Amino acid sequence: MKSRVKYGLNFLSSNGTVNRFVPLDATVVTPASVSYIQSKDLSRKGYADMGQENRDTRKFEVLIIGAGFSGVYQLYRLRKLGFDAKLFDAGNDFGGVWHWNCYPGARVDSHIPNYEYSMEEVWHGWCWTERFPGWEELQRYFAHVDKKLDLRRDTEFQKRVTRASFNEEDCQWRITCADGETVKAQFVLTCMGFAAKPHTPNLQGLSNFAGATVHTARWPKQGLDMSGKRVGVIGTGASGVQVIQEASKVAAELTVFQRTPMIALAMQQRQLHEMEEKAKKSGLKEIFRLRNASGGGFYDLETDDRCAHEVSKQEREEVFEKAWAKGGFHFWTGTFSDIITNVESNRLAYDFWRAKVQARVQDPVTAELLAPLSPPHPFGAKRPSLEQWYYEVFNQENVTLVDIKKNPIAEILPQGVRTSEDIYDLDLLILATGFDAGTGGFTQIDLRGTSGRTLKEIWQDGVDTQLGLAVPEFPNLLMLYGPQSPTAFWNGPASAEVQGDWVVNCLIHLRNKGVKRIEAKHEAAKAWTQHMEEMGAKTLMPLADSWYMGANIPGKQRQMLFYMGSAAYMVRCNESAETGYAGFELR
Ligand code: N01
Repeated sequence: MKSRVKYGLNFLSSNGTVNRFVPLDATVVTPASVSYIQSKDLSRKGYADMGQENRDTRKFEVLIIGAGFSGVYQLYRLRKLGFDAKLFDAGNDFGGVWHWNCYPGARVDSHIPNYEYSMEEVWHGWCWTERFPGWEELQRYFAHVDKKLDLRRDTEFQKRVTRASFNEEDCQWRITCADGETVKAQFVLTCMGFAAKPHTPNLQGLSNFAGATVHTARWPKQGLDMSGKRVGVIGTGASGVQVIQEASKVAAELTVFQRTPMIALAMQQRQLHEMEEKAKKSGLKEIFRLRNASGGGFYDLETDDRCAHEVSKQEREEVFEKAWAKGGFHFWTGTFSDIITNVESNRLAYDFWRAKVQARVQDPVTAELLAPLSPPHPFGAKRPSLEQWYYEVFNQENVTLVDIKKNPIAEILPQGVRTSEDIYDLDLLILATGFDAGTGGFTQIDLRGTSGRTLKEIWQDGVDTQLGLAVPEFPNLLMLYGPQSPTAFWNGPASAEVQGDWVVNCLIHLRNKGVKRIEAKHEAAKAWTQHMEEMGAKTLMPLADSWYMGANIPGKQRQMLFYMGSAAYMVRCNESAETGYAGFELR
């Protein structure tokens, strides 16, 4: 028999822990369960009062934060191994970055089949329609994964973690969400991705703008019509390039405010057909094995060991052309091995790219702004974006490119943007201004370790972690796809599985050995930071003001935030595990 309850309830498991939030007016099973819930005084009011700890405080062995690729993989693996794991996410569905980034044109820049889970139960019965899928297809993919892996029963949405502190006495984290609930967990796994905190620049007068202002990473779920509007886009990173391409098709006028030209590479998008996708299945196991063992999470990115500046012009052009034709990141990391370490070779790659772009833009002044003779930074030291018709956009009558390096934005007026030289009237202002990458997701939480200091305070002068996995003073908190791991240089699903397996094996080890607490050692974390700086200094990466260096956020400590090379990284992680988790204290 079914009963109807009039208020929101928490669905209880047989041991009395709350499993799932049941929305208002939901139908729950049997009067017995209802009276049990009522006897626990977990009505909506009671639930809201759970900010304080009481006997009904929910307790988990592992709390996973973030329902993107890493978080989903952790839930999938840990549950199978008998861990009591729960997944919280601030949004209202699976997808992580693909849940939030639903602006027109948002699509992945890692080509299929690199960008998907390797589990057979997931790829079986799934066919992609595009080589670089868009956010709609990626959201459908996550719905498919949810269905196949039955994730929802242990996942709670609209659970934005705002506070977390570690209690030495019971060796448990207290995690508080924006809805007021506090839960306990022995382990916390942060799977928040590198782009959890959008960056909105401090533009004078921004709140005075009379039209609509939107950050690409907070695009309204119901959509936002750009057709017939005077649209302005600030920012020409990956988000900017993608939204600019779409806006150019429908906006009455499009004004692009460019501070630094994007070195955008040809995507070479194409449709994938069902027959072709099905035929590929037999080879997928090997593809995923190669992908997960590779140095960046791609099974098919090959590098020529020669130096670009040492081969003949003809040989070099052949390698460049071949990579260009393959599209995607092939031209970034799939040409010569010294492109990102040698200034001369790097310049040759830039010049090849520049010639490609110049040939596509009709107005020479605009072409020079988009692809200047002198590189704005070493090629590839800032993340290249992938484009389809980006450069043709600037041949259109309805599009204006404004160089805000020369002609900076002075203020935002109610009617639009005022630069030092002009006023641009707008109906819609799009901020494609990026993220407080790597660390922002952590520092926006009041996250306190054993000293009582917040992670924000501790990281003010720079990030120190042991292998990008754990932070001293923050026991039992393990980071996936976080700072000081390869993250930005690692294809997301590959990282979710490879780094994810390391974390799962670590938790198994702790359980088997009866270890209650794991904490990164200070000296190990300092040494890792030092190693990262040394590795970074061998490349051209530090020469660009990129989010890789934390340089896109005013006041943020400049440092190499991501490790270059996931295969070398995993060797280090595995060495630590094999030597009893060197660099960590276990007790
Ligand atoms: O952000 P960005 P993004 N005034 O930081 C400009 C991933 N991603 O969201 O270069 C004026 O790259 C800034 O100018 P400058 C991907 O890894 C992937 O585009 O600092 N302009 C820059 O042009 C990517 O790398 C996809 O001079 C200001 C732009 O805003 C990462 O996310 C899609 C400004 C920010 O570019 C971030 O990309 C989208 C100011 N005050 C994102 N502040 C895929 O394709 C900033 N800018 C999978």
